Amino acid sequence: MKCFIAVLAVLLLFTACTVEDDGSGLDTENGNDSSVGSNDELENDDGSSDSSTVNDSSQTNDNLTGTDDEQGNDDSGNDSLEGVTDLKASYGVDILSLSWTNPSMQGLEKIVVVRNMTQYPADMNDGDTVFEELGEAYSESQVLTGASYFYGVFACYGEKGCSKGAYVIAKPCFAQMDIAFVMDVSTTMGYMLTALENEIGLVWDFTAEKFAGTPRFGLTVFVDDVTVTNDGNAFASKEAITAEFNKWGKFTSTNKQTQSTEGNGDWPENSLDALALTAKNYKWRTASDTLKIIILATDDTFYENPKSFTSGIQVQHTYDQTVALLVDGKIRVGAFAAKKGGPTGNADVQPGFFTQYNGRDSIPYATGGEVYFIDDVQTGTLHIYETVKSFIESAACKSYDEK
Ligand SMILES: [Ca+2]
Repeated sequence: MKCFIAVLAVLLLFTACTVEDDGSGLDTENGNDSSVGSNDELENDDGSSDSSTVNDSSQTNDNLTGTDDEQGNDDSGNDSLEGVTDLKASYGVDILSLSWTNPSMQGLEKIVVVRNMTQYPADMNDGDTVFEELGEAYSESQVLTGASYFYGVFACYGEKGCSKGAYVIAKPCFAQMDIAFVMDVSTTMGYMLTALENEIGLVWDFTAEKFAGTPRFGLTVFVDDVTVTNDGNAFASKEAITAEFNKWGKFTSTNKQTQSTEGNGDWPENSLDALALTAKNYKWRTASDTLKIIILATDDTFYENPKSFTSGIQVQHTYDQTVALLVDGKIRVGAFAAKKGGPTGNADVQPGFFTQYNGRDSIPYATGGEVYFIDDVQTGTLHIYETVKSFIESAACKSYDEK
């Protein structure tokens, strides 16, 4: 029985969020807005960074984090002074911007923005004053993806004092995700393809719920050769990607290459080119806005350039080139991999996945990913949906540099 490797690549799309405050200051009347922290879903199909705007003074990417934020009381402002309107926060991984419209009331001298990292500012002194001038925008870089930024914006009129605050929260997380499954479709991988066919719909539904826009799932298959399916495009629907897994699940019994009838006579499969070509040729969206994930599945080891398989197919990329492509693309790799393999079933096939490869970090480690024991999928103790879901959730609010 030949051993073939399949890799799933999951591309996560990054997220950016926009939240909006009605700016009227009315929310501060009793301090607490019952709609704050509600689980409004982000809805945006255009993939832009301003993926969601909701008329809720504090709503942001709560559907990813599940946090429930209460708006602070503000008894300090002057009811008779007009505050700012249309307060919005938009953010990607490394940027956070506020914008608002200044009141037309005469005597406006400056706008004060107060930031608090744990709660809405109770008043103008409850936090750091990060902006104090006559303007209608504020931004900061070096934001911490996953942290909560609470802002209060006050319009000040000199001796008359300042208005009640308008409030907004921003939690930099990825609002969109691109995921590519990179699957070894050699003969021993049939159970994995079947498991994916059965569970990919759950992953799709989870993604549709948690991220903006239509889920973007891609598929690369490999044996000794590599095929980036659908010309590197995401599949249009849950049904389409499910059917593709069904097709390649049946293919595993052929012991053939993905693009020819050439047999597969050796155990290593071409994980490196599959990862590299997916990094290059899958139609990823911009890394600054998109959580990018590959889910790889293989049950044996790989060769690197310039080595060739017994089929005569030569590997195109070295290990280092492959990792560099992934890291440069800010792609995280979650790998289902084996520990023992080869013709006797006793060869150590962990290097590059569970352990270092020739002194270099494993692919999951180097890319801020995760590694899972593929045998646990076969025995039923590890479920793909829960595993991938957990990986996505853990990565959604981290910048790539955090790994
Ligand atoms: Ca092979």
